[in-house]
Amino acid sequence: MNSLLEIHPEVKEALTNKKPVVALESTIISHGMPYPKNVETALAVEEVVRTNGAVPATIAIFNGKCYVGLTNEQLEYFGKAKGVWKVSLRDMPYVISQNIYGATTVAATMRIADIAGIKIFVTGGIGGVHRGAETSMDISADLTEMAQTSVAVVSAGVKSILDIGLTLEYLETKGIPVITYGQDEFPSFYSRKSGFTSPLRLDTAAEIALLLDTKWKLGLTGSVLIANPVPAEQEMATDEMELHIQKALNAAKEKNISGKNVTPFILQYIAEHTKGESLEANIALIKHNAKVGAEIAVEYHRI
Ligand code: PSU
Ligand code: MN
Repeated sequence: MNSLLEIHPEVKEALTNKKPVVALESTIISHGMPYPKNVETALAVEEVVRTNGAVPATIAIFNGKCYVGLTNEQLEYFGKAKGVWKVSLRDMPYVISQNIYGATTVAATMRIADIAGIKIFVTGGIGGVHRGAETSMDISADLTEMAQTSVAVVSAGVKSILDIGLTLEYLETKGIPVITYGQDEFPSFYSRKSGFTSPLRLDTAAEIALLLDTKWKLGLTGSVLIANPVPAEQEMATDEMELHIQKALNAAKEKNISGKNVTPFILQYIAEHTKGESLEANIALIKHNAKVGAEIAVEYHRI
């Protein structure tokens, strides 16, 4: 076992006895939602995973180790504390060797899940190719990580703060299958629509699990993106959302926000300016992803 891993006993027991485990990220808790909704949501998401037959493993970094599975107190800390580091791949060696509290992004969570032997990971939205990336070169390390690490990612698609078309092109270049669950159109986080047809569609968790097993048996390393559309009742109007996104992007430009701060800034701006409606959608879609992710994990372990 890797000496930099600290696996929670419940998760360890599940992994040892080949029971389904679902990895969860912590940046969404520390940087993606306000307190206390972030902690309530993180706990609720863990509960949804359990109810659907898998063991949740929320991943974060502290005490110089990668924790796989957090206690409720640890989870609360990440939701409440100020100044928690947003940790993507390039930050991991620094944050671990310096004993800093770090919340892991999709990329870092995937890597740690892989080291621990977890194959399914649930989140809200992944990072991608940003609008204007042709000049900013802002492309999330989530995508390069998905190209190489064999952990499936369940998300609600790609947020339209990103360039969805370019993100889909990048995923194609890197050989990452993109499956939308139950519909033809690729979803865009707050909306079930995006204007892009999904590269692939599957309608059951069992078929998705079989695809994962087939990919990895072929020696095709890397992730599969499973896009799970937000429940229709919580969907938000795309044109209204576009206005908020434009304003958020302009504000980021005016304030010279760059690098790792771009995504958290835009997310927070939108949450503040949509008066909580976007937050409710965010919470609903994550819980829905947790259900689907747990179902896929259960089916995968059946194979
Ligand atoms: N998108 C969301 N919510 C999030 C994130 C993205 O809708 O919380 C977080 C995730 O942790 C993701 C990270 O991995 O932001 C991507 O950051 P960047 O764009 O800096 O790679
Ligand atoms: Mn970036």
